Amino acid sequence: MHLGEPQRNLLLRNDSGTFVDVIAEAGLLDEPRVSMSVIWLDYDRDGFIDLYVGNFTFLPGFAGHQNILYRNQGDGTFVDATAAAGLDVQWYDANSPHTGGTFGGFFAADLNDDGWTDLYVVVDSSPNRPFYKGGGRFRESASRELRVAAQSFGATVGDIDNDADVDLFFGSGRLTFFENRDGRFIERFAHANWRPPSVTWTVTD
Ligand SMILES: [Ca+2]
Ligand SMILES: [Ca+2]
Ligand SMILES: [Ca+2]
Repeated sequence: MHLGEPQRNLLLRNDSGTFVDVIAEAGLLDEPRVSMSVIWLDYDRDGFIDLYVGNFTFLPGFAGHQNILYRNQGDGTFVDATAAAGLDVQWYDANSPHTGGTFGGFFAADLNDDGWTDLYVVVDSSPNRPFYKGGGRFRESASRELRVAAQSFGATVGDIDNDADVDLFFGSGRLTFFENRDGRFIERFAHANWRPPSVTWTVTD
């Protein structure tokens, strides 16, 4: 797998059937990045959809860039709200050679059913990071139950067991399903009758 060089991202506005790149006028960063994941979420509940971008940093000799949370200002422009929202964090363990942002998936969902959208970030080679939103800022979960260290990549959320709460699913060195049981997350592969395949990968020059 070759992950390529940094490239410009695009924000394509639909102008009556024609898509126009408006990334610069929208206030989004118009510089090359290796952005591997992106989601839309209204993290501040103001009715305007916001944007979270993951920026990959593992390429040899590449200094790395942080993930960015953009707040939608409601007039077609966005502003970097990463620090203001409490997401200017070090994603990797202190002994990790990596710095900067993440390249795996993430998702936004109300994990603790308090009405605020939360954020779950998978971090390859270091534990995944669940953040809960309340008021103005995200705060990292004090619980370690979702801080899985498993070379994670893609992640998604849904009511997998059909009991009206959100469950978690992500791919890593093994596929992992977490059942939401009254606000606690329990790993439930056997319960779901799934058999995780063996997955390995490497990054080379
Ligand atoms: Ca918003
Ligand atoms: Ca929440
Ligand atoms: Ca459920």
